[in-house]
Amino acid sequence: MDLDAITEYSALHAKPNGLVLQYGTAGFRTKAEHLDHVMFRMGLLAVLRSKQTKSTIGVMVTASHNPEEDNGVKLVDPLGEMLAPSWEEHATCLANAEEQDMPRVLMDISVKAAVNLQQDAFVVIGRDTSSPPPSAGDTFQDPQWMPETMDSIELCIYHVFLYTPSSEKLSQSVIDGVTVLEGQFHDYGLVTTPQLHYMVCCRNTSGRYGKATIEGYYEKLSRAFLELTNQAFCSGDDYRSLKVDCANGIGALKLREMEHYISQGLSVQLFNDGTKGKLNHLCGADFVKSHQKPPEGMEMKANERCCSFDGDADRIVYYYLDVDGHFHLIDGDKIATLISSFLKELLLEIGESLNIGVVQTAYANGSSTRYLEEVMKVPVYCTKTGVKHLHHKAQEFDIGVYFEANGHGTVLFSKAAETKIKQLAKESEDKKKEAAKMLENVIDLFNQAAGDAISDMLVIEAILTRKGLTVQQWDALYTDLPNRQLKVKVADRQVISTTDAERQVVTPLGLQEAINDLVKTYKLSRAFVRPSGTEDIVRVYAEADSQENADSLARAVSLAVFQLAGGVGEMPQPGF
Ligand code: 16G
Ligand code: MG
Repeated sequence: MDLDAITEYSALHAKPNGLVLQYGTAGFRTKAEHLDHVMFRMGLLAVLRSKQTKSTIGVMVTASHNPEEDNGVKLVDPLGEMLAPSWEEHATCLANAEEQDMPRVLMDISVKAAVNLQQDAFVVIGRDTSSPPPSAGDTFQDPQWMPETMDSIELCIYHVFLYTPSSEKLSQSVIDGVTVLEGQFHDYGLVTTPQLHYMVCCRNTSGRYGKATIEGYYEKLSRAFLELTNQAFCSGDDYRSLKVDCANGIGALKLREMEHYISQGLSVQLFNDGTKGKLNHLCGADFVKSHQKPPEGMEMKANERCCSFDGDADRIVYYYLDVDGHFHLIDGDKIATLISSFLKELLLEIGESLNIGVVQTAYANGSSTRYLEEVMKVPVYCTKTGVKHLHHKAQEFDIGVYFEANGHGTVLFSKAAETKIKQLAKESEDKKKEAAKMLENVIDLFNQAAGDAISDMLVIEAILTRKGLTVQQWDALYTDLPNRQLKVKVADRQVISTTDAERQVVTPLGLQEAINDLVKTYKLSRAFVRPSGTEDIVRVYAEADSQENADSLARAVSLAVFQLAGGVGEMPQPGF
């Protein structure tokens, strides 16, 4: 390790004094202007991780569903999964080391993790564009010579010569980190987060998972999708078109690229494609799920099937307006239900006793859990919030279906299940063969490296087409219990600790008892609180038999949090 070179380069990506960041649920995320040193250092760390695992490691520069001034970075482990927890700690230490201590901290990590520094390293990098180009009429403070507003010619000049999205500069800082430690790299440029996970997985399985190119990704998914939908019984126009809100993010660009690969089976109409609006602003999966209303900028007619991606296209939710103009959200829970019922039917046809499990978090609507367990007879498990926890649990099954209510999710197939299915697709006959072949295509269509809005969308579309289900029929599988989510500001959210997959509070003492007492006063009710992993707040969730009751329970629990966990600012009011 050339410590002098590292010190010298690091000074070009100097850490602002005193800035402390945490590798959270999904990497580092904060204002883009505070991230340069973090990017450089994650380039360094990715090289160490690559040497240690003797594998390609991914670095994704993304703000996910955050506002466009933000950006972020996360590392992708060898099989396309999230970074191992022990390395999350290394990442936090390295990002927070003051400038003069950084080389020593880097050395410490390599010793602690027993990294062989002589080993080669390879890192792949991706980014999604975080700040869209300015539009005519925008005002500018930054470049001093810039006129206050620009006409379109000036705007073009600005685009060509000056405009660099924050993610491009930030990924250059990652590359600086990789090269100073003499790692090799490949820069995929603009990709969705799940596409980068896919690339990492392909590269570390010698292409068995797929070709590690963007075309390879489109070809693999579209082939499986078209085979699944080809002989579909229902092929009316209703099944062939879908409106997609792309959150003004990378999903629009990638779906446009993919459009012609899938056009025989599905025509997509894109909204919030980044030509005007701001990233994740009043649109996208996060907005639609948390506000339970349609995104701005989408024209919806009654009973039309619509969906929203988040900014980096790793989440998806569906929805529609009924004839009375009422909005119906179909979230991750209902997506998991549709997918598991389809998979269960296929398993029945192939007659194999492969086990299937559904993994949810405490946010899963009580009706979905009840439906899965009692009607579909599928075992359901609950983990802490955050994809890595669900992913980990889902690996325990032959077929592990995992979805967060917010639309993050995918399905994992064990090696044994995959081999069995492939064998049946070759050897068996008639209906059994057909079902096995279908399962083979389902395996290819899911991005098993990470939840992926594009891949999930194609799976859902294929299932709806095959089963001849309308969006209303899908929605009618069960009725969500009314629910409410609130946020409470406290002085230190870490005073709240939880157990039982975040469904029970351990500290502060007395809070869980208070929640229990409140829950008892409502019917079909449930409530829990947890410190957010991405914002400086405590989240409150409540559900009950009516919206009014869910609202009032959520308020009462918020008040208990405020009083027992050191609330700051305005006190939540009881009632709604
Ligand atoms: C991150 C997680 C998501 C989780 C959310 C919770 C990944 C890729 N993303 O976005 O799974 O639902 O955080 O946020 O793991 P919260 O802790 O602020 O509620
Ligand atoms: Mg995301």
